Amino acid sequence: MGSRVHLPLFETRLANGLLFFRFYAASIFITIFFICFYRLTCFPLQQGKIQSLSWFGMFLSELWFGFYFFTTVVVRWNPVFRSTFKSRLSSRYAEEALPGVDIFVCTADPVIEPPIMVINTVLSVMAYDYPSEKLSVYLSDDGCSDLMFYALLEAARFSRVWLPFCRKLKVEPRSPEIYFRNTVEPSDDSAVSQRWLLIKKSYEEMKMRIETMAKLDKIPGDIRKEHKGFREWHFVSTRHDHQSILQIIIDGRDPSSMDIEGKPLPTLVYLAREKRPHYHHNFKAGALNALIRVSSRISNAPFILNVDCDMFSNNSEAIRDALCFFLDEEKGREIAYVQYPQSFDNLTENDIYGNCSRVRTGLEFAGFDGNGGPLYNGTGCFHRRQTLCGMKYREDFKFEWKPMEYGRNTKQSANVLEQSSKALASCSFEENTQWGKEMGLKYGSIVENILTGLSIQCRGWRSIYFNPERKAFLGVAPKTLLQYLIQQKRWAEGDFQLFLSKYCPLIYGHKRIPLKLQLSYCLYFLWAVNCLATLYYVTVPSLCLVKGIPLFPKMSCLWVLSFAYAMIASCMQSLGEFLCCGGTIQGWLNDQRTWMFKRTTSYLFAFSDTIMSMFGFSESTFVITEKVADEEISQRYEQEVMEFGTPSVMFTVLTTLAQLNLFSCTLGIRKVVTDDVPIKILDQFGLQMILSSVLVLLNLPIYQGLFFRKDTGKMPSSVTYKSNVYALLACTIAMY
Ligand SMILES: *[C@@H]1O[C@H](CO)[C@@H](O)[C@H](O)[C@H]1NC(C)=O
Ligand SMILES: CC(=O)N[C@H]1CO[C@H](CO)[C@@H](O)[C@@H]1O
Repeated sequence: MGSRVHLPLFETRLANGLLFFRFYAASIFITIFFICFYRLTCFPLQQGKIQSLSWFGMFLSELWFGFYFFTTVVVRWNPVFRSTFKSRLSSRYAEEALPGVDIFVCTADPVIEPPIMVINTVLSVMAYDYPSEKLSVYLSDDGCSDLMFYALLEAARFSRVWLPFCRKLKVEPRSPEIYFRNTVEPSDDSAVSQRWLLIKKSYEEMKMRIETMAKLDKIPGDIRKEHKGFREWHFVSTRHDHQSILQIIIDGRDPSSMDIEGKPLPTLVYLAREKRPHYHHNFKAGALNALIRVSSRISNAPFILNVDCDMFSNNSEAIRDALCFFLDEEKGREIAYVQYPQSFDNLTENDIYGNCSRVRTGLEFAGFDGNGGPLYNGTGCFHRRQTLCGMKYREDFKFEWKPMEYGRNTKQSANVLEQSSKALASCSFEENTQWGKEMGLKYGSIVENILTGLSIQCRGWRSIYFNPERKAFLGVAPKTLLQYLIQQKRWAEGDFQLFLSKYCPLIYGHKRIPLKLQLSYCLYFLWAVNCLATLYYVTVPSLCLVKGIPLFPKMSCLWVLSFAYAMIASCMQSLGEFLCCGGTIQGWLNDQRTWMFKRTTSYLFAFSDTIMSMFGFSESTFVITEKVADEEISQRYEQEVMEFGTPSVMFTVLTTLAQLNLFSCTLGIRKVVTDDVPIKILDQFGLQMILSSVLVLLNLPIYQGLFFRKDTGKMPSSVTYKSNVYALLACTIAMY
C-alpha cells in the first residue's frame, strides 16, 4: 500500500495579512476605550433624567458592541485554509481498499420538500465518483409518504441509466435536474448526442410521472402492485402514527442489481421510522439516530455523510476530498468530522438577502478551524461513525477498516435484513439507552447539530472545515425576506438557548476545548443578544434628535474622532472582508441591510422567546413556508426586488423603525434649514443626523415597499397602518 514515508494528503495554509489585522484590531480596542472614557467623563449629570438615561443606554450598548467585537476578533485571529491531494490518495489506496461511505438524506414533508427535488439529491449522491459497491444511500422520510417512496423507486430505476451516463460523459453536477437545466442540447447526430437526448427524455418522463402522482395525491393500484413496499401503507393511519417502514430498494450486495452496463449500483434504502403519538420523535436528530442504527446493520460503513434533501452534490469527487483528511497518516486520526460550507444554488448576483453569508463561510468558519474546528452545520458534513456514536478521543486511537466488511459478513437476504433491522427504528428502542445523550445526535435543542458538534469536540476530537473553490454541495436559499428572517430567528434562538443551558461553551467546554474555541462559539451563541444594543442604537438617537437631546460629542470636539474612526473603520473592515470573499459592493450593501433587519427582528424574537420560555410562557409562532416559490415571487427574486407580501409582526417592527428614522431624519434636516444658526445645530447633532440618514439609506427598500410599489410583494396594508400608528406614537411621546 504505497511508500513507507507518507506524504501528507492535505495541506493547511495560513491567512495573509494577519499582522495587519491584529494592528487594526488593537486600534479599534483603543478607540473603544476612548469612547468609554468619553461616556464616563462627559456624563450629562446636570441635564435631567431623560438625557442621563439615554446616555447611560448608549454607554451600555457601546460596551456590548465592544465585547462582541472582541469575539469577532477571536474568531479571526488565526484562520486556516485547507486543500487536498486526491492523486496521492488514489496512488496510496487501490479502489478496492477504500472504506465504505453511508450517505444519509433526510426529508420531512412531501409538500414543502417536493419528491422530485429529493430524488435529484439522492441521484446526485448515488452518482459519486466512488466505487458503487462501497456506497449506500439512505433516505429518511419523516413525512412517511408513499409518494416519496414511489419517487425513490423511480429514482432507483433511473439510476441504472444515469450512473453509466455520468461515468461516460464525466457529467457535472450529477443532479439530473441541474445538469440538464445548465447544459445546452447537443445538436449533432452522433451516437453520444442521441444517448444524451434519450436520457434527458427519460428524465423528463420520470419527472412528469412523479409530478402527476403528486397532483393526484395518491398512487394508483396498478403501480402499488409493482413493489411489495406499498403494502406497508395499508397499516399507516397518519404520518404521526405508523409502524417503521424499511425497504432495501437496491441491494448492493445482490449481483442482480446492476446498471445497464453490468456495473454494481449503490445500495439504496428507504426508511420511515416508527412514529407514535405518545413518543417524542426528536425531529431530525431522532431521524438521524435511527439511520445510524439501521445502517450499522445493513452496510456499517466507517464514514457517514449527511445532507439535507434540498442539497445536491455539485462535485462528484467530494468523498475523495473528505477521505484525504480522515486517511491522512499523521493528522487524520484526530479528526471527527469534515464540514463543507452550506452554499446555495440560484443566488442572484448581488444576493439580496445576504443568503450566502460570504464572510461566515469564507472567513469565520476558517477561523473556527484555526481555533480547534468548525461547528457541525447539520448538512454537508462527513462524520466518522465511531465518533458520532459517542467514542472519546484517545492518544492511541488508530483507525482501521476492513475494506469489504459489508457483503461478506451478511449472508442474509434483503428481506431478512429488513425484518431484523426494523426494530432499530422503533419508538421504544431508545428507551433506557444512551441514544440522544452520549450516542448519536444529541436531543433537546433546536440546533441539535451544533450541540452534537460541540459535544464531539468536547470529547477531544477536532474537526476540519473544507471550503473548496468549486462548492461540493448546493442547497436552495430562501427566496423571500420573511423566510430568511424566520430561518435566522430559529438559529439564533437555538444558539441562545444553548448558551443559557448547561451546554454553554464556556462551562461545558471548560478544560475540554481551547478557550479560543469557547469564545468563538459565543460569536454565534450570542447572536440573539445583539438585538438589545442594536435596537437601542437605531431608535434612541433618532428619537433624541426629535426631542433635541444630543447623545454624541459635538462635531467640533476632538472626541468625535473616536466615534468616526470606529464607525468608518468597521465599515471598511466588513466591506474589505466581503469583497475578499468574492462579493460585490451592492451585495455588501444588501448584506448590511439584512444584517440590520435580522438584528432588529429575528434576534429580537429569538431573544424574547428564549427568555419567555424560560419563564414558562409559550413562544411566538411563525409559519414556515414552502421551499418552492410561486412564479411571481421567483421573478421578483431574480430581479433582486425585496419580497414583503405577507403580513407579519416582523415586518411591523421593521416598518416602524424605518418610519421612525425617516421622520427624525426629515425633522433634523428641517431644524437645520429653519434655524438661525444652522452651523450650531449641525455641530451639536451632526453624528445623530448621519446615523439616522444611514439608517434611512439602509431602509430604502422598505419605503419602496410602503409607498411606491403596486405588485403583490409590496408591504401589506395592515402592516403599513400598524407601523404608522406605532411610529407616530413614539415620535409624539418623544416630542412632548
Ligand atoms: C458547481 O459545479 C459546476 C461544475 O459542474 C461549476 O461550474 C460551478 O461553479 C459549481 N458551483 C459552485 C457554486 O461552485
Ligand atoms: C429552484 C429554482 O428556483 N430554480 C431556478 C434557478 O434559476 C434558474 C435560472 O435563473 C431558473 O430557471 C430556475 O427555475
